[in-house]
Parts: sequence; C-alpha cells; structure tokens
Amino acid sequence: MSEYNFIQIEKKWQRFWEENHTFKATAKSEKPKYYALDMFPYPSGAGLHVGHPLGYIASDIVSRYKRLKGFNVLHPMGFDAFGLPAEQYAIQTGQHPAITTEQNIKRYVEQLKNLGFSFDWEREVRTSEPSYYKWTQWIFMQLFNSYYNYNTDKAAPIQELVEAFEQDGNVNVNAACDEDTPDFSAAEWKRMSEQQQAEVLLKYRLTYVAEAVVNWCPAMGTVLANDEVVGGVSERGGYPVERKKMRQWMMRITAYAERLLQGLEQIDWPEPVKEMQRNWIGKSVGAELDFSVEGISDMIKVFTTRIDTIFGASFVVLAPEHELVEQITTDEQRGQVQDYVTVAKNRSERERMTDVKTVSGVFTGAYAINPISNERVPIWIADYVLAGYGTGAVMAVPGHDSRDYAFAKHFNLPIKQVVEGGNIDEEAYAGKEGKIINSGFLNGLEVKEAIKAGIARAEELGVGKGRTQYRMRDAVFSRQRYWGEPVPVYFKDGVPHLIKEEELPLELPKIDAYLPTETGEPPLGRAVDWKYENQYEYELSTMPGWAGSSWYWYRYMDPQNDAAFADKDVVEYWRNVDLYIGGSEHATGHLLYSRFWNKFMFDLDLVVEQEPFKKLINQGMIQGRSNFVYRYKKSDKLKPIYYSLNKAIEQARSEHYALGAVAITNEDASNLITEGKFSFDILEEYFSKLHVDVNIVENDVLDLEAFKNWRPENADAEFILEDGKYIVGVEIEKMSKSKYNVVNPDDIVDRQGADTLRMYEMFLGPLEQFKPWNTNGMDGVHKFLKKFWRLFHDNDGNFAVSEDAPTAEELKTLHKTIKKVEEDVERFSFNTSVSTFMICVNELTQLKTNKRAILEPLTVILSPYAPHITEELWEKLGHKDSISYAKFPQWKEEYLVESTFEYPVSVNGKTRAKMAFALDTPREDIEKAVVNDEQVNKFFDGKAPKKIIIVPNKIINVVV
Ligand code: ANZ
Repeated sequence: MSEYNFIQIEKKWQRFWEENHTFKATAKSEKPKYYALDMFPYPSGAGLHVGHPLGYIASDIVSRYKRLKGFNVLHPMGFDAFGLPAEQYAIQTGQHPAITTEQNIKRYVEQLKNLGFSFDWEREVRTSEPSYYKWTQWIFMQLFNSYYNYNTDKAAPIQELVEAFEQDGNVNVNAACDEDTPDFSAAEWKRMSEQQQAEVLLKYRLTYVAEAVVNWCPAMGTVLANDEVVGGVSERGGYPVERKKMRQWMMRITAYAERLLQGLEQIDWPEPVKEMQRNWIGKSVGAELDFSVEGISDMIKVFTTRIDTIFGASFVVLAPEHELVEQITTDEQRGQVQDYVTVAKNRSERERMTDVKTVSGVFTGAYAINPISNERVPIWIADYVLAGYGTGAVMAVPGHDSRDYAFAKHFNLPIKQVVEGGNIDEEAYAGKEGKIINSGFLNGLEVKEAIKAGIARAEELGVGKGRTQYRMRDAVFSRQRYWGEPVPVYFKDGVPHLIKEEELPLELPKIDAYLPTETGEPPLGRAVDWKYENQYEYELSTMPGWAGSSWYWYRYMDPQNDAAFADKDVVEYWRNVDLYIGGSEHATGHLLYSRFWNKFMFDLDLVVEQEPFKKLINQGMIQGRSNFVYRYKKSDKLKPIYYSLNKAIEQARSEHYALGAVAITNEDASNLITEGKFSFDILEEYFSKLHVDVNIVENDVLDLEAFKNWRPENADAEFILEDGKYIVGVEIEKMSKSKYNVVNPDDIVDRQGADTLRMYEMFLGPLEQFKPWNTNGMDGVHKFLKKFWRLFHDNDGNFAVSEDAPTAEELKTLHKTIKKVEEDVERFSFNTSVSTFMICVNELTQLKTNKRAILEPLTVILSPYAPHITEELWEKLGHKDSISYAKFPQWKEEYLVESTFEYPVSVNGKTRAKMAFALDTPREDIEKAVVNDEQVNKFFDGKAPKKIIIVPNKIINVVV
C-alpha cells in the first residue's frame, strides 16, 4: 500500500480494537487509575451531528494519552435512554418507545464507532434497561429509608428516627424535615395510628410524597419543570400551564444544601458553573424575629438578613398565601384582601420575583409590635413577598431596601433612615458600609457588629435567633409519563410502602396507549392487572429524566453486576471521575442532582468519594454555518429565479435605488451579509431568503444539479450566476435540522476519514469556545496527515524508514514537539497541539527525515489525536502490539538547547555583520574567523585589530 488509504486503514483498526478488546478496562491493576467520562447522550432520532463528538474527541485524546502515560483508564459510553421524544413518537404511532430507543441507540453506536473512540464498549449502559433501572429504583429505596441527621451531618436509617421518637418524641431530634412538622412527645407518638406515624415519617424521609405546587399542563397530561414553561405556556407545543397543588414525589435535596455548597471548594470546575450552583443553593445568613400581633396570640415570624435595621422597620408585609392572613384581617378590609389574594395566587413565583415595576398590595387592618423597638407598625399583604422563602413574611425597611422603598412611596408609608450615608429621599440606600443611627442601643456600630448585637438582643429577649436560609427547594421527582423508571412503591390505605428489594426491578408494564387514562391518571393507570400482591395500587407516575443520570458513572465501574449497583472493591479502585466533559446546560440540573445522590451514597458508605466529578470541562457548542439562496419574489408565481448572492444584492440595490433610496456598495452589502449584521431589509424586499442544505454547497458554491434534485419544484428553475457560479449567503446559527445546516460526521469520515475529523474538530479552536463549523478548513488537516504519511515512504510510495542516527536538528524538532504536546494535553489545550504537529511535520519534511529514531516517538505522541493512521504506521514499523499501550516518550532538555548562537559583530562600536558559531567553539577559532571574514575586515582600514572582545552568547566587538 503506498497511498494513505484512510478508508481501509480506519476500518481495519476499528475491527482490530473490537476483536482484541483493546480498550477493555479492569479494576485489577497495579497501575494508577484514570476515569475519563463524557456526559452520556440521549439517543435522539436525528443521530449525531458534528457538534456532538467535540467533547468525546477531547476526552478520547486524554484517555489515550493517559494510557501512554501508564494509567489504567476507564473510558466508557452509554445512553440516557428514557425521555420525552421517544414517548411523543409512541403517542403518535403507537410504537413502544423501547423500539424507537433501540433503533436510535444502534445508529448512535455505529456513528460513534466510526470515529475510533477508545471506549470500553463492554461497559455500555442504558438507563432504560431493567437491569440498570433496578439499581436506580434500589437507590430510591435507600433514600426512602433514610433521613438526614444534622447532628452527625449525614443521612441515617429512618429506623433510628423511629427509635428516637419512641424514646423522647421529636423534641430533641435535629433532622431535616418539612416546615410544618408538629412537635410531639413519646407518648403522643405512641398514640398515633400506623397511618399517622407513616405521615409523620414522610416529613423526614429523604424521598417523600407531599402536596406541592407544580406546573400542570392539562393538554400534555404532565407536570413540567420551571424551565419547560415559557410565558405561561409549555415550551413544547405552547399549551396552557396551570399552577396546581398535586401530590408528588419529592427529593429532600435541601438537607444537603450546606454540603453541596462547601463541596464546590474541593472540585476543579469552571468558576461560572460553581457560581450558578452557589446562586441556586442561595445561602443567606440572617435572623428570624417574632412580631406579636395585636389581638391574637400567634406571632408573625419574619426572616431578615439585616436585623441591624430593626429600628427602621416601619411596617410588616405578609405573602398573600401566609397562613395568618385570614385570622388577622379586619372585617373592614376583608373584601379587599380576599380580592387581592385571589389575583396574586395565580402569578408564578418567578413572575412575582422578576416583576419589579408593578407595586401592588393591600392593608390588613391589623398591627404588629416590633419586638426590639416596641413600635406599633401596620401589617400589609403584597406579592413581592414569596410564600416559599424564609418565613413568608418580612419586616419592611423602606430606608434601606428598594422593594420596601417602592412600596412605602406608593402607599405613603413612613420611611426612616437608620444607616448613615446615601440619599434617603431619592431611593433606598442599600450601602452596607455606614454606621447605625437613630437606633437606640445600636447607634454608632458598624453594620456587621450591629447584626451581631441585634441577634444577641433578640435571643436575650427570647424574640428571635440567628437563622441560615437556603433558596434551593426540594426537587419534584414525579412525571405523569410512561417512558421512565417505575417508582418501586405501592399504596395501602393511602400510605406509600416500598416493594421488597428482591422484587426489583419493578418493570414497566405493557399498556395499550401512551396517554393518560380517561379519569386523568398517568399512562401507567392503563396497565391491566398491574397491582402489588394483586390488590394494592402501584405508584402510577414514573421518575423524572434526571433519575438514571444521577449515578450512572458508578454503574460503568461494574455494569454486569447483578448483586449490587457496583462491587465495593471496584468502587474503591475507580473512586470517582477524574475528568468529566459535557455541555454547560447541565450546570444546575444534572450536576447538582448527581452531587446530591453521590453525597447520599457516601453517607451510606456505598461509595468512597464525596464528590463525583473532580474536574469538569464544558465544551463549547459547534454552531451551524447556514447557507442561503435568494429567490426573486417577482418570479414566485412563474418559474422560480434564483440570484447568486452578489447578483441579488445588485438587483435589490438597483430596484431600490431606482426608487430614490440611498446607495450601498456591493462590497459593503456582501460584507455585512456574511457577518450576519446586514438587516436584509433591502435584499428581502425583493428576494425570499431560503435555507439550502449545506451538504450541497462547497466553498460557498451551490451544486446546482443537487439543488434541483433536492427540491423538485426547482427542476426548471433559472439561476442568475456570478462568474459562472452560484454563491450562497452565509449565517452562523444553531445547528439544527430545520436550518439544513446539520453536518453528519459519517459524511466527513467517508470523504476524508475519522482521523481528519478528529484533528479538525480540535483544530477549530479552544475546547470551551463556541465556534462555527466550517468545512472549508478541513483540507488543510487532511493534507497534514498525508504529509505525515509521506515521511515514512519514498517517492515510489514504498515504506522506507532508516535506522540512521538522528541529527541534532531532527532531535530538536522532535523533542520540542513532545514537550509542547505533553504540556498542551495536560492543560486540555488541544487546538495548539494540532498546530504543533503541523509545524513539526513541516520541519521534518524540510529536513527529509525518515529515521525511525524520530518517526517512531512522533507516531506515539500523535496517536491520541489520529489513532488509525498511527496504528497502521506503528505496525509498519514492526510492532505487534497496539500503539495504544506504547510508552509516551520523555523529552530531553539537552536536545532543546540552542546549539549555535548568531553573534552581532561590531567594529569600533558599529555593528557590521552577523556570524553564527556553535556554542562550544574555542575562543581562538572565533577570533580567527572574525578577522578573516570579509564583511568584517573591510572595516579595519588595513590595520590589525588591537583587541577582540567576545561576550559569550551576546556580542563580538573588534577594536581597531
Ligand atoms: C429587612 C431588610 C432591610 C432586608 C434591608 C433587606 C434589606 P436574601 O439575601 O435573598 O436572603 N425577605 C425575606 N423573606 C422574604 C420573602 N419571603 N419574600 C421576599 N423577600 C423576603 O434576602 C433576605 C431579605 O429579603 C430579608 O432581609 C428580607 O428583607 C427579604 F435593608 O429584612 B430584609
């Protein structure tokens, strides 16, 4: 074989790797471990486009590099296989989602195998397989059987709690629980019925059923997550969404709030992702204070982060949903209050939080007493106070809080300044720097000191205490859907019970249609004869999409294990993920839930690391480079006429200009268009701009024949060309089917090979950056690989590698390349490695290098990037084993040092020439050479030099 025949080479080695189980990983190894993981994909019907493999290529390079560096590498791939699209398709066609899912996965696997990834395919997992979701259900059961003990700061068996209740009731229990958990004694606990006890325990379990306000979409028959609702309608389909209280499974993630926050300090993740998690968790340190209410015995508890401003609290505001609203409202105000509450309740929390413009509220008629200043203040209701945050009530300090300020201005309530500085009359002074004024015992203190003093006083008076608050809420864990994990629970007298562990997995039953029942129950309600022990109703909702992905990295460690989610020894070996690569859209969903489940599993001693993903990289998106054709509007009704880009601009301009409009040059217009900035107003007045399939465009030139075939209505279309070509318009957009800008990696592999694709994707730019796909640059990378191939072959294409010793120059090129590539991979800078390889191959080509001593190590260091071509050459070099387990060469400093120095030579202080000398040239030889050099000695005026000064590695100065 003489040519670089990538098609044959790539197929050959993909087969070899598969047959030889080259990338099979085992936990029995003396080597250090390295776990490189990609976020596993949802297998959609559209297959992979070139944007998907970007992260996989990067993690594959790292995996292959680590193997060469002597690590035992775990690099698996699998599928997050439950989900809506397969179910929607099932609803439309009646086909079981398992079938669609299977087909899609098959396609994905083929596409992935085409790219030469070093995945250990024997470890593939699919979340929708009963053998997998058995363990998802098992983890759910452990959560159900656990509560969170704040004293030990970890999860513990719920049985311990039952024992504590029997001893002392719950007064001494310090555990995560619902806000409305009542206090009870041991005697009271014992008097409760079994059902009542079960209800109480649900308030402590780490997964529990509870009434929750959810986004209910009647048309879709399911609950939607907040980000699936846009402007009051469903994101998909645009159906109306209501806020509804429903009984839902919940996950008590709030119990882990503090540990989720602290854990961020231990991991090497992008700062923006950490910051998003911090905000999501939303810790705020403050105090709660009891305001007594005139005429009733209940107190209003407020949560404040600024107890230092207590003397400026001029009214109290309750959320419309606050439980005391009814009780405190005076008869006079009742009508108004009721009207207001009805309206406010229908606005979502998000809406209420983001709407800062409308000020609305109503007076209850009641008054409260400030527990520290003893001032009498009015109690109002307003929807800017959220029911679900803090205590659902605030002490309003209009002097220093902008929402309170707007409210006070609007309703003409008193505003008092209690912190120095700012201009209180214009807007609330939010500064936290000044000293406290007008505040009795707090006067003169700095804000921070005043907060401490305020809390101390509240505690002394028994009217409040310090309190830490988290914005994060418990997570809803039910979906009224079919294609998800069944919840391993049945109901007896309305109380949930777990099925027995040995009954796992609880498999999805067969149903006749993937729709809610007539009575509005989830699809599982259709299953016939599906009852626990033939009598008890199973839970009919399924788990949400994030269940299966919250622990999958452990299953890869031991995927076939039937006795445990993974063997403990194996978990102890692989521990956690060293490198995790995936999209930034999972910052607060998957990445937070995974950390939560991991910490829970750690508490139960099932796993050995607190954090699942040590290092995280978000790969940037590869955007589509859309192409457009321009159809002349006047031709619409007759046969279509398409104008090449610049012809279209010209035409639009001349018609527009004829109407007396301002001229714009062709060049300006086309520049603006290609940059996507042009408004297209002029162009689109006369032309319809239509997406055209990027696969029938090359270097921005449209393949006219292909275009006619693509859209039969264009079979007899006319084309106005420029220089005989049809030039398309270009814009950068998201890669998507509807924009016809999707590039399928298979096509690239067919045309130029997987090695070219892999290197090209890395060459596009830094991994984290968003960048447009532009096939135009691919040829360069392909040429590089051909050039590399040629180094090993003579002009007749015969393999010809010499055993001669390398020169210093060759060694220098090699070793600086090894050094740079190693440094680059270590800091995940792959694009710079690709250019380093290119420079190296260019230099070696110039040096006509064909020596084994140079080419062999170079082949090894290139192999993570271009695994197929390097395997082939490695074999030609005489090796029997795969290059995958070769040794990454060590670069040597001695070859990097410059061997010569080019001296500026001056005569009587004036630089006259430049002369290069090897570093070890003896002094006398340099002197001799300088004196004999004509460029230099012509300035001697025939005299002999008096002195020659040589400053090593700097300058030579001749004094005449
Ligand atoms: C008095 C005060 C004075 C406040 C001041 C702020 C500034 P973060 O930091 O987000 O936790 N608040 C408490 N509960 C609320 C609720 N349910 N809905 C809306 N607002 C609520 O915010 C805590 C502050 O937000 C609290 O401190 C309270 O107003 C308000 F110069 O109390 B502050």
